[in-house]
Amino acid sequence: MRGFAKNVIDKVMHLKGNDIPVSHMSYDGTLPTGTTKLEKRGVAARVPNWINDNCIQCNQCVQSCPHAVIRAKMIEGDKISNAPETFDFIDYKAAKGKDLKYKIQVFIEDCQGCGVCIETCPAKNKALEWSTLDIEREAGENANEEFFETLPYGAIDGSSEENVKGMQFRQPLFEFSGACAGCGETPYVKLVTQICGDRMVVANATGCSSIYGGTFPTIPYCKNETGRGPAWGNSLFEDNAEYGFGMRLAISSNRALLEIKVARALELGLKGPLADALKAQMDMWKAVDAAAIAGQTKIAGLIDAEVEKASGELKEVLAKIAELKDYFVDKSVWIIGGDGWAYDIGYSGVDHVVAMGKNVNILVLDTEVYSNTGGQASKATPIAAVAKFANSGMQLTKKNMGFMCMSYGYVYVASIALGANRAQAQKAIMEAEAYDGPSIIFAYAPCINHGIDMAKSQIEEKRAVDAGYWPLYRYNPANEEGKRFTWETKAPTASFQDFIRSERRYTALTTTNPENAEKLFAEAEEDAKRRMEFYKKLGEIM
Ligand SMILES: Cc1ncc(C[n+]2csc(CCOP(=O)(O)OP(=O)(O)O)c2C)c(N)n1
Ligand code: SF4
Ligand code: SF4
Ligand code: SF4
Repeated sequence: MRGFAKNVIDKVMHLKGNDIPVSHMSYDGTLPTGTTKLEKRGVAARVPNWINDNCIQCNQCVQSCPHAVIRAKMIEGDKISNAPETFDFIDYKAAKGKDLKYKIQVFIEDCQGCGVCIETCPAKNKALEWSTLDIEREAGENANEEFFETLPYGAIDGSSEENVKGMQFRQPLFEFSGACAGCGETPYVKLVTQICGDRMVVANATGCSSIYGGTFPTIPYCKNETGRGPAWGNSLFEDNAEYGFGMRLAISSNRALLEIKVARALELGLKGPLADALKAQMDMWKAVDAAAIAGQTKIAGLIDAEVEKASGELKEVLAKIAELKDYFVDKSVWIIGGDGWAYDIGYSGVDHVVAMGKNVNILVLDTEVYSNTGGQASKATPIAAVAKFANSGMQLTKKNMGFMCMSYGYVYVASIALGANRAQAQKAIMEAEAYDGPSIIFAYAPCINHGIDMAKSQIEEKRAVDAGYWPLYRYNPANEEGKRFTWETKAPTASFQDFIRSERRYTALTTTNPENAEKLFAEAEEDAKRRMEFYKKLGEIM
């Protein structure tokens, strides 16, 4: 990675890309991950400052930061003695008699100054306030960050990491992307990496998520201290679901072969620590937890020496096991893209892949337009929204894609909005991941194309749900009949019209199509109501 950073990243960043010799370029197109952290762009004039006295230790700022810039750690009391003097912290509230501290750290040089964390902070007296990059540099935040990075992630007190707060003690394996400040898409991607990033493989459709996900030469997907992290690839817009499906088939086929080879090695009389480790691993063939990963790591540490020692057929069999040693623990295949991809150009692929019944997870980042190319209308654009190619407002209804996927009966389907219900969104992602079949999640993602204050992107998600604009539900085929569908949308508590009339993509209609604006606004509300009813009733009979 160092060589690549020096020979390629540094040159490209200083606009000297033409000087890079071919011999320094990747020969197969692969690049090291975890390189956005080298950029330290220092682009935000304003950065947040943590007011620790006001903090209620909820970790919501951490979950909502689109850029993984603000992080929380639980710290063992005796580690604090090595901290710089400027390192502020508080006692961990739920320490239960243990000597634990709590810290919110802002990585100031990576901050985009979007303000999402400040807007999201639910403390009665906000525990985050604006400061400036200069003041925070002076205050020693860079040294604080360096120390913070030496401390372990995770709920080190052994408490659950499966609730909203606990999950945010985990390391994000997607950080410092170049998405627009305040982007509504990236918090979802980041959350997925916290849930299963250490065994995640991503097929990314072209769109914003591929641009902030892997613009040469730096990559925001990164690794944990054991070197595990997402492997990521981008294919064409029109075949991304199929691309991910191919990954699924390849992984499953490698695992099937590995199972056969392990059985044969044992049949051939393999004995000793490797045989014991292989037997133990086969007993947890479907497990994906820390114990399964530890078992896989143990085998990896033993296998090469055994290949060396063996002869005849056993040598060949063990060599194959060595080649497939990363496949003892199944990988979590994520197929990610925007609504333009999923609802439109890649739709037939998405439909085909969910229908195939294999274990893949699809994340649709629904900005209701083709965002990356400047906001063209897609089949996810609702009535009355003004978008490119729908200058006089969208005249037709938003495609009910969740309904289409749910109708198969064996597809996990969820509709989520992080800022509206953080626990529901996290639960849906965890359930989709755990479901041994196809899953698809529709995630509401505010975007600069909506014409809103992006500091409030998470709040806008709540407004959308409160106004009956965006539904929350989960359909889990793994549950027993009668309990598969969970409708999590409360009756609207806010005005639909107030909501749409606060976003420029809707208000623009009064300029672009003044004669029909009111009619379309009314139709938009009717259509949203109809869509809600439709989902609720279908879910109930499924
Ligand atoms: C077949 C094809 N058509 C058009 C494009 C150009 N293109 C690249 S990204 C993009 C927009 C993607 O929109 P969406 O899938 O909604 O993702 P978002 O950018 O909103 O995250 C388009 C049209 C392309 N790459 N391939
Ligand atoms: S201002 Fe934006 S980028 Fe900076 S820490 Fe807050 S949410 Fe993250
Ligand atoms: S959102 Fe506010 S109260 Fe919650 S952890 Fe962050 S700073 Fe503290
Ligand atoms: S255009 Fe929209 S979806 Fe794309 S990075 Fe910007 S805010 Fe995010």
